[in-house]
Amino acid sequence: MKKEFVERAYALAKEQYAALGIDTDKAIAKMNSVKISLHCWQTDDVGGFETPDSTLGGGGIQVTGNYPGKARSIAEMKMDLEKAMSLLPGKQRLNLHAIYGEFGGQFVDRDQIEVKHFQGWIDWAKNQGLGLDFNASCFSHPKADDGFTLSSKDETIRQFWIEHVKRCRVIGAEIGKQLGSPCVLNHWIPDGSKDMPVDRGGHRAILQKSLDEIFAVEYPKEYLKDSVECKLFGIGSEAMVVGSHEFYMGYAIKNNKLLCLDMGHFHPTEQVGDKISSCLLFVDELMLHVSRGVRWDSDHVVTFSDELNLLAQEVIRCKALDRVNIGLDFFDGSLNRIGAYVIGTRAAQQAFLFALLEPTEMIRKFEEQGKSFERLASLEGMKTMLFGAVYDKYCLDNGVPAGVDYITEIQQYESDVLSKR
Ligand code: RNT
Ligand code: ZN
Repeated sequence: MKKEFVERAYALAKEQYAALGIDTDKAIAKMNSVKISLHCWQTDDVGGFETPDSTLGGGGIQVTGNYPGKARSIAEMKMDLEKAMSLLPGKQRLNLHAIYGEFGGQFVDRDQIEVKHFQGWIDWAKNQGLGLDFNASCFSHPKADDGFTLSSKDETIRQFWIEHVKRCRVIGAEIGKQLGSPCVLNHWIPDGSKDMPVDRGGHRAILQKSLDEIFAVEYPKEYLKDSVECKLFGIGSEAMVVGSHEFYMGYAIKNNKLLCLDMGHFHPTEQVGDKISSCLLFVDELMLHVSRGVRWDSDHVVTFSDELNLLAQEVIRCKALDRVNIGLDFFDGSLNRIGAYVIGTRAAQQAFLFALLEPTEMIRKFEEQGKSFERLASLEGMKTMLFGAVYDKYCLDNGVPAGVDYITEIQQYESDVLSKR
């Protein structure tokens, strides 16, 4: 898209929004505080590099598709992430999983991981000017095969996973310290049961005990922030998930942890956007896993949807940008994976920019006066404003392709790099 075209379209958009009292320049500037944490696991379909043939195994999540070109090493991952980020406006973060350590060809079991296995990532992030987030990996492992980790009744297994998570916290705190930006360490475990258990309470009490043991060590908040992620059901845990919404909401409130809300982890008619204003009354901060479930928690590439818009609108309407950590969580092996990042991250950014351009005060007044028609008309009106021109201008200002001009760049990368893997 020609620079001159983007500028002309933006000038019109600016005027159109100004008529509603909205300053588009300010909204674009505000996008500096919308940091999206890119999940590293879209590069290789959640395989990790513990062994040469590591793949996602069980754990209630699944990747489908076999599109060529997935990253086969950490060097390739870094390259792919750099490519994806070069097509995104603004500065992002990277969200690492523990299975992506640099283990130097040795098998290092989960209860043995150390900071040194992630030093390469920390150095890389420093170089790229990125913050890093982290995740314990309690799946794709023989000790997770029976479906229970931190809530296991087998004490050896439970201790193994406690050790893993404790080590993840050491690593996370060091990441935050070295990079000068708090690392959000997310805790999601696959624990649950395919069919109806009779001891839901027993497993939940064990999970609570394990978390208490793990969190007994305190780290400064400037280094590490722990979040806990609930789920309604997973593949193979249809009847019960130990870490349900009630479990983690209660745990986070009682123990001052961050609550992680994943858009694919609730009943399909529930909207995570609707939960924001409630949760923010009771926890200091949220972690959002921006995802897209299609009929189930399928982790499709995020698109600029009504559901995503509500999520961003609620964060902005609650003036809570500084209390919400935004991360992506999708994995699709059926399309170009760099393309998946660019589409998904841009969709998330667009939702936040769209929300920043809402004349909320004006619409709130309609609401308070019982003017429901005027409220609905205003919300509808926002959808056909010249919004695309504002996002294009944001891209242009950041020196990245506007519109879908990134398609050709990704095709080029596919023929130069990905197709040769
Ligand atoms: C799984 C959770 C979790 C994972 C990642 C890989 O249902 O959403 O966040 O997707 O940890
Ligand atoms: Zn998630």
